[in-house]
Amino acid sequence: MISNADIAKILREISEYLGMESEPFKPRAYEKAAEAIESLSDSAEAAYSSGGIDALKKIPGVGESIAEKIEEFIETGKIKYYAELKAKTPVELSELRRIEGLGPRKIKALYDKLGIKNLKDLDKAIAAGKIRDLEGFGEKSEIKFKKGLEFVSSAGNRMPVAYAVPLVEEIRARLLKVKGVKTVVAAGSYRRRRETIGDIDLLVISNESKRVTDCFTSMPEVAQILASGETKSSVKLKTGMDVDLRVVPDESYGAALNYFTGSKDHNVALREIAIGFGLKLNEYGLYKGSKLVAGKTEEDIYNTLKLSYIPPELRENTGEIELARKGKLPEILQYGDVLGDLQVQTNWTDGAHSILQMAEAAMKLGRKYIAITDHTKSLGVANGLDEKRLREQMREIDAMNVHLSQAGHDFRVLKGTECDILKDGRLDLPDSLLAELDVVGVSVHSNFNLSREEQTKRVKRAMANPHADIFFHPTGRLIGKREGYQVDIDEIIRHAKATATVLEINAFPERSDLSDQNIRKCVDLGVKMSIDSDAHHMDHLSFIEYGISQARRGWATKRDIINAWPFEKMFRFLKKS
Ligand code: DGT
Ligand code: CA
Ligand code: CA
Ligand code: ZN
Repeated sequence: MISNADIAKILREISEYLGMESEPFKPRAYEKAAEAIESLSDSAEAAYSSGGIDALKKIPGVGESIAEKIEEFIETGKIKYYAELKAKTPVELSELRRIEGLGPRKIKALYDKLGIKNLKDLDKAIAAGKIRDLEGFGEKSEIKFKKGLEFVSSAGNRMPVAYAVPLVEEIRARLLKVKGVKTVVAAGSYRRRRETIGDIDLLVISNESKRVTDCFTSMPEVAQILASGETKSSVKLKTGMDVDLRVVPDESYGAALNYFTGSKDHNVALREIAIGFGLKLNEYGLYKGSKLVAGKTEEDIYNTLKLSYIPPELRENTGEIELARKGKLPEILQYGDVLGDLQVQTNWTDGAHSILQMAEAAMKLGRKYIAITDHTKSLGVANGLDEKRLREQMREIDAMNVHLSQAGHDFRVLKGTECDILKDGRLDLPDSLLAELDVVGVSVHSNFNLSREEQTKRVKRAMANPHADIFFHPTGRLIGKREGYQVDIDEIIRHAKATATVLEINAFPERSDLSDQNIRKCVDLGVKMSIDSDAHHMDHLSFIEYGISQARRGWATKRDIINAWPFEKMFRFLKKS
């Protein structure tokens, strides 16, 4: 079985190999096809098996030649063209690409000149001081690569939780078909909705554990069986991700779910509370002596321990247990509370779809509004908008709103921008134009390497612009790829309060900034936040859910999140500030 992610990965590698050859258009074509496949909601393999190559050609960005490659991959598990490219430059692309600043051409140069094939080789070359003397690289590159290597090794193999969802759902569906299986849930950090997960922890209720274990260990994604016991097994998938499986009987379900959801620190604290009541808590239940007093549901366990139910996102032992004991847990934001999306890109710049397509897709998800926030002119790579094109877009949006309301839709498209913050903290569009927009997001896309003082000053100046409504993706990190730029985030949060600037919880999986801790600081100070998808494709609009998870992990309530407010209230708030 071949997943969309497998196809996207190989197409992307082809794109990168072609990029090494200084090919003009082909790399982008493969990249676009990879993006399209990745964001399909249905399996490309299934589409192919029912509709043949023609079904593949219907995928946006997939023409004859790429469709043939995908067909070959589905049929044979290989692509000859890829093998030829790889033979020419036999490097571990997916490894090397994790280093910030290492693009296809540089990878090729490092291979040609120093024979660097993977991160280990790169590490050695740096240690031997070879990069600094290399033409086109120099000492600055060497320092940068060194930092990149340190970052990658500390990030390990963790994956943004969003990207594990399709896989988990697929495995769940499969295990649910096994005879005797009632429930399959993913526990662990996946259920707590951490930004990234280290592995997947599955819990299955069944009295026939052997059948479940057999099905699990023989899945096509499995590369290696790490452990296989009666009720406990563990595998490594071909992608490198580990999956743990526990099979438990019905009466222990709540206890097992609680135990395997964690976090470990939360569990330890619960166990101590149990001991205080003369009880014993483990993965099978809550016991008084040998008598089971609770265990079938998590609610039973919390209630028996005289605690209110604690949602998984809060279970980090950072104060939630004390509040649960007093019945004073915050009423955190609910899934479904976010009414609209305040950061959406379109094909006016680097997005894949038109304004109308994005609006229709958002309506389907039940959203009440979206703000179109395309990039601005100084972001040349994204074809950013200048004043003239932005005005043109604003007219199109006005016309679209008239059309939507005539058609009876309770939906609005807001005029907005993701306005670049220039190096000195001024904005990339004139104030007169910003004043006419509904939503002004400001963000940093350049000069990442300023000192902490300079960067903080730059951002503060942008936030102080009276038209700046929201500071988008406020730390600029890309999970697993780069740390954020150097900025004094505590100072930014205080400045947000002083200037009534909203800080964004960016729901795009690699971004996920603000972090849960920073969200909590905002909540404590009364700084307002928005949860935005940062969609560049229709299928990205649903990322909002991960932003909600992050907000919940940061203890945010409806009061803290402006796009959870009624539209009029939010709109007035944006206009005022
Ligand atoms: P991860 O996988 O690194 O993203 O984080 P988790 O939290 O999923 O950790 P994992 O997979 O090692 O273990 C899953 C859960 O099992 C964990 O959240 C709590 C529970 N657990 C694991 N080891 C221990 C332990 O030594 N003591 C206790 N009380 N619970 C544990
Ligand atoms: Ca885990
Ligand atoms: Ca685990
Ligand atoms: Zn951006």
